Amino acid sequence: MVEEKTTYCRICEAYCGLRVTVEDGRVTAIAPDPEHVTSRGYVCRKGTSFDQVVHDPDRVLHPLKKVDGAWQRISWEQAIGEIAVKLNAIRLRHGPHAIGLYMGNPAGYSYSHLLAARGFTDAIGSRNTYGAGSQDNLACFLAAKLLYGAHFQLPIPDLDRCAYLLIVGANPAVSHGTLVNAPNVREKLRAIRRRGGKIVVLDPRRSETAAMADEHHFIRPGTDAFLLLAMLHVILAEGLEARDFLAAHATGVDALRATVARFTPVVAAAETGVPAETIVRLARELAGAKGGSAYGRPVCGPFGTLAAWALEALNVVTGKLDAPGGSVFSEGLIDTVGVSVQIGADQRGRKRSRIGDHKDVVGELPSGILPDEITTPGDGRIRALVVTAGNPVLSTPNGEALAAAMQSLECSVVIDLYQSETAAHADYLLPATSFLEREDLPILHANLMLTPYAQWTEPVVPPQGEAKPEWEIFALLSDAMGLPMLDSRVVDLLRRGARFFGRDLPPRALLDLLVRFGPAGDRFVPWSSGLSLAKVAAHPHGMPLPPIRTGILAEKLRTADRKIHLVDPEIAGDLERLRPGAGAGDPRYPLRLIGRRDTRSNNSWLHNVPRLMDEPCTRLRMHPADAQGIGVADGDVARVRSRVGEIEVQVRVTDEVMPGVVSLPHGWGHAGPTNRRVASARPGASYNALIDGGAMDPLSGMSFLNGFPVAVERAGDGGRAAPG
Ligand SMILES: Nc1nc2c(c(=O)[nH]1)N[C@H]1C(S)=C(S)[C@@H](COP(=O)(O)OP(=O)(O)OC[C@H]3O[C@@H](n4cnc5c(=O)[nH]c(N)nc54)[C@H](O)[C@@H]3O)O[C@H]1N2
Ligand SMILES: Nc1nc2c(c(=O)[nH]1)N[C@H]1C(S)=C(S)[C@@H](COP(=O)(O)OP(=O)(O)OC[C@H]3O[C@@H](n4cnc5c(=O)[nH]c(N)nc54)[C@H](O)[C@@H]3O)O[C@H]1N2
Ligand code: SF4
Ligand SMILES: [Mo]
Repeated sequence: MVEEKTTYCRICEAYCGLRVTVEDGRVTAIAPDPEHVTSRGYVCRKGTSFDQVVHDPDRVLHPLKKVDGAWQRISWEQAIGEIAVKLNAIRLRHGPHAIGLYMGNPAGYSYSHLLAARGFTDAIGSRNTYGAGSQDNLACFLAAKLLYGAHFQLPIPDLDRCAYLLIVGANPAVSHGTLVNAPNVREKLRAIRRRGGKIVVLDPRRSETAAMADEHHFIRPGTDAFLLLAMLHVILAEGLEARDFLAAHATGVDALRATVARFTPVVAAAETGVPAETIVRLARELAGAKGGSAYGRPVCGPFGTLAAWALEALNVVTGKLDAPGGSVFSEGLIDTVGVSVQIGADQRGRKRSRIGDHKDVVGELPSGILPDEITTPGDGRIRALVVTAGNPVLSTPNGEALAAAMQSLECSVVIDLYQSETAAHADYLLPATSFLEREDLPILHANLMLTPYAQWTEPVVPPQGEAKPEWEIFALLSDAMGLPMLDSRVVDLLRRGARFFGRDLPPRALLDLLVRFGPAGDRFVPWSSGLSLAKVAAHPHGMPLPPIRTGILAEKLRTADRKIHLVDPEIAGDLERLRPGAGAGDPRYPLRLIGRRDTRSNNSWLHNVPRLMDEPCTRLRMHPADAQGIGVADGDVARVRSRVGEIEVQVRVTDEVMPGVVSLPHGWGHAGPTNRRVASARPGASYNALIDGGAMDPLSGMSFLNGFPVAVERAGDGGRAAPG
């Protein structure tokens, strides 16, 4: 039997609509959905190649247990039973914090995974929760918290109407956009220029986005805060700020003016390498643009929160916030901000880490300390780790330290599609369903959509082999451990709304409640025109919701006085670190390493998909002057060293990176025990083997990934490696 089913892709934040052909329970083709409410027929190669993930012969389809160093197939009953006994024993002996959880990026694309993992950790009560956020965007959330009063109250660039877009530390032409849901973002960028608007990119590499822009300026990695504060300096010194807007909505304008006084364009030019005249001009252009915004994620350096905060402050001071074409608040099916406030996830610094006394951001502690939390003796030491939809051995700093630390755990469990590099060090590997095997609705991006919409999808094919959705795995585990999983705060919140719940509530019933008590919900009033999950489900290509509103700032601010706070004690304190020369480092490591993404890959996975792995994309890109200096030619193998590790990679000599900077994608290094044939044929090397977990942005705990000091030299014989 041949069926055509509509669904959507859950690899990246674009959520493109898909049309999937299913023949006798197998996915045989994936095409774009031309009728999808936002993507309208746009799709990338990753989405259309996903059949090669669902039916990958190397996928893990049965629970596995490590016995004498080798994986052995076991039953679900045995796996859940044994894990529950071990976790309970650890909890009883050492308390809740002895169980750690790492939740990776793909979990964010599954509503039921999010609810279940949250319920599981709430029930255990461990402070030790980690995730992709400290490598990704926690500093952006923290900046929103400090300025607007709530972590998830993050505005998005109004790409469809803006006349000026300053992109700092993002590469939407390849990433398809982050912290904003805007499928086919390349077309949106092109349209800005067709409308007569302007795009300016600041990036240490002439990125694919820079190539589409009107202007690109090289900026030294990790120095964005200097430049953004200097732009604020120019605007406030020249009286270009939006006075009426600030008078109505902000406090601390004069204090900010005083704070940024020392960040002159000349100081910033010396730090960033961007000429002072350019900084002045960009400040004037942004301030003068009718509808524009500063956008990006320049947060993976040593001053991540300061950079994120200054970027937001630019939109505030120029009055671009909450204005058409500016930096706007989107609203969707679910009130992400309200829910996070009500479940207590919005509090600043709810928990503190044992190592380093770091504050969490939205529940996450810095991944950089995870190995030390496992190996450092004492009360509260992590003795069991559950990793779900993550590959921290490749994606977090000093992955080798984590791999080694995992050996000392009493119990480690990985829930994944594959025998990942992290799974290689685990005791149990539990097979999860891929996104085409599960129902879903995009909730994480509910208030980040440029064109707000809702979409419900049923599974397109049944679970492959014995794979289970994570929801079910956590429910089984909670049951076996005797944990009251459904007593989590999320469920409490929902219970208050609807009083009729039992223990065996399927996740879609919870979701229905979130929808019905959400901003667009029907509140169970039969004659209401509001929404329920069933009403959303009646729109197979997605259901449009009311478009973005502007002029709603008063509703959106969550600070106690309903004002934007342009001074904040944590920011003021951290600014003390931002002194000229702060980025100067150890002369033994003269180059700065930055990351790079590729349209064929997604973080550390999809590297076993034959259709995507057709061209090499893992070379270290290096400026000709730097290459010449160390005698390396295009195609040579070089050794990259940092204070914590070294790797060997093939070099591509190109002036697309600025002198002094080398660029390498993360998520590679598929050597070691794995059954993934395509990935291990082109393993690449792991970027994060070079990164020191102890080096981080102190306010957000975000890892210092971009701009990390390294040295590059010609490898031993300078020989040529296989292409990769
Ligand atoms: N140096 C450096 N490091 C980085 C970054 C960088 O720019 N530079 N970027 C960081 C960012 S932004 C992120 S988000 C992180 C990502 O880092 P992680 O969150 O650790 O995620 P991935 O490396 O993408 O690994 C995802 C794993 O989940 C598995 N998987 C895929 N789909 C599913 C599913 O549906 N269920 C389950 N259970 N498993 C699934 C995959 O097989 C893979 O093993 O990497 C970060 N690390
Ligand atoms: N194809 C593909 N798409 C993806 C992913 C993927 O791995 N592959 N990952 C997804 C994920 S998890 C995320 S979080 C998003 C990320 O989405 P983006 O943030 O848009 O993508 P990045 O590639 O991280 O872009 C960072 C850009 O900043 C530049 N850069 C590095 N250091 C600095 C610096 O110090 N200052 C400045 N100004 N620029 C700097 C880099 O050269 C790069 O061009 O992409 C998502 N989409
Ligand atoms: S851009 Fe590609 S990976 Fe991202 S959602 Fe669309 S099809 Fe999937
Ligand atoms: Mo990410």
